Amino acid sequence: MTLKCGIVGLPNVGKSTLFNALTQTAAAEAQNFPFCTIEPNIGLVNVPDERLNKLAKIAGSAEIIPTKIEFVDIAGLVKGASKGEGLGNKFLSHIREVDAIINVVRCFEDTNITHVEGGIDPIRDIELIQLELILADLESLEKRLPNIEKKAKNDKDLQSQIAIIKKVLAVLEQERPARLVELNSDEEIKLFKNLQLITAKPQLFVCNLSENEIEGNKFSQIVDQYCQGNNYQSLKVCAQIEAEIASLESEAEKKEFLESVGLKETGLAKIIKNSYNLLNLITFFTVGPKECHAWTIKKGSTAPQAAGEIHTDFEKGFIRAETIAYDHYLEYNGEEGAKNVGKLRLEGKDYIANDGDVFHFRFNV
Ligand SMILES: Nc1nc2c(ncn2[C@@H]2O[C@H](COP(=O)(O)OP(=O)(O)O)[C@@H](O)[C@H]2O)c(=O)[nH]1
Ligand SMILES: [Mg+2]
Repeated sequence: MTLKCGIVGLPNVGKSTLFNALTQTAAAEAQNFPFCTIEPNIGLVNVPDERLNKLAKIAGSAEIIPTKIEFVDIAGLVKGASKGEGLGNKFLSHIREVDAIINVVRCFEDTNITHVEGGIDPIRDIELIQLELILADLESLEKRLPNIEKKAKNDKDLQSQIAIIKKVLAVLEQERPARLVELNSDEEIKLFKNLQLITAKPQLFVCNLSENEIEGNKFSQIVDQYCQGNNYQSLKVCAQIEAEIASLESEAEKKEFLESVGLKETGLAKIIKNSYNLLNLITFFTVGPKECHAWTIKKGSTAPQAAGEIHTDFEKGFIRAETIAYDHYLEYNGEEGAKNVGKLRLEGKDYIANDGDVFHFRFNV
């Protein structure tokens, strides 16, 4: 499962700078020009996980294979975008495909870099973007409804679909996001998911701060308050610093630079951790002499589902999972040691995977 995150925000807030830093490519241009990113830029990024190095060292793995996360730099969201302003509706098709939305909010002041709406005002910016997303959902449902109503004359099953659309429309019409729709049954939840609404997706707010205010400023405080009040998560980065870190070659240099600016971890690490939480994802490992491999699954996945992440045959023919908790793997210096003290468990098909489990799947082919 590759998690896909879409980066949105008004022009000139630092989306492409952040995207470039995150993906360490120069694919997205970062320029002081509102519509420079016309096509979405997609980047696949290794998820940093220091546990991989430790596991690989114990097992003597020849190769480390981290799990990956995909970022999409989505341009074109401006006031009136849902009505065709700026790049118009072009952003919509890209944003519909993502699992989570990362909102970059400009919290840095720089008179050389134009703000499309005038001065720095994070709440105005956030609400402007949210409204465009709400209008986009509203428009898409309003378009779909008449067709479904027409078909429903011969198909009674479609009545429940119509009911849910109307329920969502009532919320959107109040300029509130679809995620606030109250869902009362499993069927409603299912029908709601099928609508694939933008404002039902999890969102993360990223304050882009200037180099000398990475700890936060009055603008990021306002964003934090807004997020607390609306049950969203927020975090702080400095896109420019991220870009500098990304340009450094070695891990040691990166670490030294981070420390010199008073940071514990990169923005990338923060964003990924938050996105994992947001989407209820966990990591498990497969470890051997050939490779040490991290895999992403939904929290609550069973052992066979985890096995299925590697190969569908592993899931179909699942017999059992030889399981060692990450901490035990380290404490007892690998599989052999863990086995000797009874910390290698044989788990069956009902076992719910934990974050950090080291699995060895047994299966029939
Ligand atoms: N001072 C400062 N400038 C930044 C920062 N992040 C981005 N910029 C600049 O703001 C301009 C617009 O950035 P860009 O990433 O292209 O914005 P986008 O339109 O949201 O993709 C560029 O000139 C960047 O160098 C930051 O953290 N501090
Ligand atoms: Mg851009």
